Amino acid sequence: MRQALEEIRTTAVAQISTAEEQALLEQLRVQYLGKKGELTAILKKMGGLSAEERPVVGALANEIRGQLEDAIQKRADELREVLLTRQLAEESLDVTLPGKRPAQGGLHPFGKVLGELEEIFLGMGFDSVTGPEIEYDKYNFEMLNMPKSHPSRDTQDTFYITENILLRTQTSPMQIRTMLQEKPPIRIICPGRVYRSDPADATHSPIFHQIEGLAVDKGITFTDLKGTLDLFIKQLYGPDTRTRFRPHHFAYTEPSAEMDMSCFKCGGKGCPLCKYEGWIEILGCGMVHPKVLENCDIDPEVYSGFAFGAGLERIAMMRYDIDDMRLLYENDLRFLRQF
Ligand code: 2NM
Repeated sequence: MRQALEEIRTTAVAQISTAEEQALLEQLRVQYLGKKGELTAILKKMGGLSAEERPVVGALANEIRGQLEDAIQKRADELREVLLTRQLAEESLDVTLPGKRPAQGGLHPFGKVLGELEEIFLGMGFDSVTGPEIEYDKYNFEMLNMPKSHPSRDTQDTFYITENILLRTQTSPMQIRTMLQEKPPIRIICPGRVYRSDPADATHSPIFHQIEGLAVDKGITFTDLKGTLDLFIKQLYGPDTRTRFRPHHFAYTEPSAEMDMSCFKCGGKGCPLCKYEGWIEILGCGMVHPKVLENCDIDPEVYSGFAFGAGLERIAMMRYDIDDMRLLYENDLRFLRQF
């Protein structure tokens, strides 16, 4: 019986000390020390021993039990240590490596130009307001003095959602909304996306961007219009830039004009950019038509106003020497990173 115990001690200690897994250790514990284990089986047979032998064998069995328990505990500690070391090695970070800088976004040329324009007009006391791109025919055409039969509608053909709801062709509906809601003095600019059913080419897009402006108060004259827009262009393109106004026609302004600026490339001498004219067309403008004021419940006998509208694409293209409008919409990073 002693020999059997000694054999258990030798094999068990050897197996325990070389066990490579926690699960195997557990298995060995059951195999030797469990209720149905080998050591327990021997202890159960002690009844057949003599009175002298019994305490000796009992003590030996207890000693072996203690030794095996210690061995299992020790091996378990070792395994945990090995596992931790391996894990730490695998997860180690070299904090001295150079970091990966996250890619930083930038403003689209539209955003940059818009920011400049807003800053200029906010400086002159205008608010910047935005509104819906899906509009009522009433706000986009009807109240701007363009009834259903009006020929101006042909040049602003757009996309209809229903007979009376459409994609706005300009941001003026926002100015109508503002005049309906607020009473003069009104000074606003309305930047935003507008739509026309034009095919895309180097200078046209069915979706483009406009910035319109409106000032309504007592005693506003064409002089205010000229002074404001001249100052605006001088701030945008430099103090030497000159402006001129040519008569034009819009249904919603009377009188109406188009404004040119002296060519920012040649200063007015004539060059390919201005097609040797020395002038570049930059925006449309005029005094708000009395009927439009009336439509918005503003008495044209008391109040008057001026308005203007410019294409953001045109301004951005001139500002950054972009020769094809489509570049502004394609989101090609090789193009966008230049700004
Ligand atoms: C332009 C040109 C001239 C304009 C007029 C109005 C309103 F609502 F006050 F009648 N908003 N915008 C206007 C005037 C727009 O764009 C070329």
